[in-house]
Amino acid sequence: MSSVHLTTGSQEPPRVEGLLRLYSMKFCPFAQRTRLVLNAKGIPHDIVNINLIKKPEWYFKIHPEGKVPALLDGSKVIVESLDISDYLDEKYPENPLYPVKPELKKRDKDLINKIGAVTQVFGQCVFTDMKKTPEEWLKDFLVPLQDFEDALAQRGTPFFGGEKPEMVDYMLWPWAEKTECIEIKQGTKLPVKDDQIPLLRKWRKTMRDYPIVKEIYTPPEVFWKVAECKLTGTEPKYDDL
Ligand SMILES: N[C@@H](CCC(=O)N[C@@H](CS)C(=O)NCC(=O)O)C(=O)O
Repeated sequence: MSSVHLTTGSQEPPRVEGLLRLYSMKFCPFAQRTRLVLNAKGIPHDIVNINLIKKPEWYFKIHPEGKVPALLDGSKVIVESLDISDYLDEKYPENPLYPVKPELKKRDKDLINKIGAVTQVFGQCVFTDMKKTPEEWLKDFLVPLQDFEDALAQRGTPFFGGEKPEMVDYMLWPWAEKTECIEIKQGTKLPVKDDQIPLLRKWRKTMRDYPIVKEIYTPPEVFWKVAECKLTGTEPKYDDL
């Protein structure tokens, strides 16, 4: 994957006919979702990284708001990480990432729709200076995470997808990968007790060692450098991290 993040004044790299193109940013959790799906399904693609602080002028023709991820498939552009992931799963039926039974697919999609509540607390805790005690933050996280703990308990498998990760796993993972950033930001671990979200914590360790996940793993201390830039309003050194 190209690690250079293209910036204002750049030219878009030539497109390769017939090859999907993902516009991404190395540290964007939403783009990470789509990279996980592309890799899990073994779909050939190229990646063009975008500097989100100094966006290239040409990128606004692809995504009017200049956000990542965006997928280019021929002349078609798909935006939004969940829509891109579903599009890929439907267009490339090999290695399906949803259960075949419609009611089980719906159950997984409903669970995926609950991830937003987790990312919201994560964003407040890591990307803002909102003041709360570690106990209060923990309480805030445990509310939305309970649905995921319950789902793992109900399924009785190491992954939401069963014996291997599927869509729910890949859509949730980017934030689980960054859990240690909470401790770095707050200066202390959240006081999680042994009997709190035990299945989810075990899931996180198992995911961390899964090859597809390992392949594009970003250590939390590296992600933290990007988060710090967001807090201070400075430009991350995207290409050197
Ligand atoms: N809901 C979108 C969120 C995408 C998003 O917020 N991406 C961030 C980077 S992590 C972005 O492009 N930020 C630049 C901007 O907002 O201008 C998705 O799921 O794809």
